[in-house]
Amino acid sequence: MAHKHEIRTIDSHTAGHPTRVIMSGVPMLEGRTAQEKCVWFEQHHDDVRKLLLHEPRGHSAMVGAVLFESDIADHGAFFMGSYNYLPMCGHATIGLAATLDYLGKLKPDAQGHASFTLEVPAGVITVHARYEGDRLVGVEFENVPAYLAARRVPFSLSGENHECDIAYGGNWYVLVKASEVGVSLKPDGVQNALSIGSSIKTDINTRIKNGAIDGAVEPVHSVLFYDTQSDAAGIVSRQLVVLASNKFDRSPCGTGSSARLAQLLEDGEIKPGERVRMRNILDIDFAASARPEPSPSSSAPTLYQPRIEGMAHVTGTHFFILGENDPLQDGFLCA
Ligand code: PYC
Repeated sequence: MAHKHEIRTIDSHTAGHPTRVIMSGVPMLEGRTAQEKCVWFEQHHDDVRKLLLHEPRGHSAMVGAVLFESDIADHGAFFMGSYNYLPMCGHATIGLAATLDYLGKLKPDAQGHASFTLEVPAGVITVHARYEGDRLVGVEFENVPAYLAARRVPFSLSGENHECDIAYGGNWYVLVKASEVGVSLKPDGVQNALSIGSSIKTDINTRIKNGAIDGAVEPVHSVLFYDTQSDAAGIVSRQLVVLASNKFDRSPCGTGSSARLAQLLEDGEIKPGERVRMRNILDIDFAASARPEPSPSSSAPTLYQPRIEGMAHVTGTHFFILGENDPLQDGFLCA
């Protein structure tokens, strides 16, 4: 039978959020950098993204990673969601490391460490895989610098006034205290978070577009709802991220956690290098910390170098096909 596409993937989940690493079926990517290759892929092969990430082969929360040989790092990758392309993705970086481990491509040293650099559209990051014996037990990445761009930005919700911060951690986030707006950070709070997150994004992005928020210039696709708790082992930031087009991150969100670290440091709630647990609605943690790094100028916001550690688990391998007469060549998304 004639097939228009045959594509192999390796799938994993990071604290519940899926990553689908494309292993074959993508032509040679044109462009020099991760950003150029990503744009070229979007212009010429967006059908592959739709095939693998949309229903019936994927779903709205599915994230894909395309691997390539980088000129400046050990590996190169770009990330894409069911609706968009992402400059950086933390949970998918951890998923990618678990996939490389599954393929036997990481070689731990005598101390149980294997590291590699990864070029992504947002920059070059370093990934550290931690082993016990021959078993992968943790993946930490040193993310691109995070910073707080706008503080105490007012917004109103159902006639009540609130404040949020806007921060960058590889992607842009509006940071909102969950208890202030009545969002529960549990699985049964997701629908409410999606609805409130959507209103906040519309409001904030309209004002960013009009130049009405000092420090914020780029559209923000995600809202991170958080509450802070502490126990004997330190601070826990419980969080739920509403992503682009109103899907949500099942993981604590690597880039969102990076943005949150910048906020915690600026507010003096944690010290440089202090480890915080970033906990998702399924009670699975990332361990996170950040230190300030030199800023390009005295007027620029303080930059923080985040380190985020989590774990991913391979869930399966796929051999996807698309038949010539399949009526849903681009798949579909309902919401
Ligand atoms: O972990 O950075 C992340 C992420 C972004 C979108 C989904 N996950």
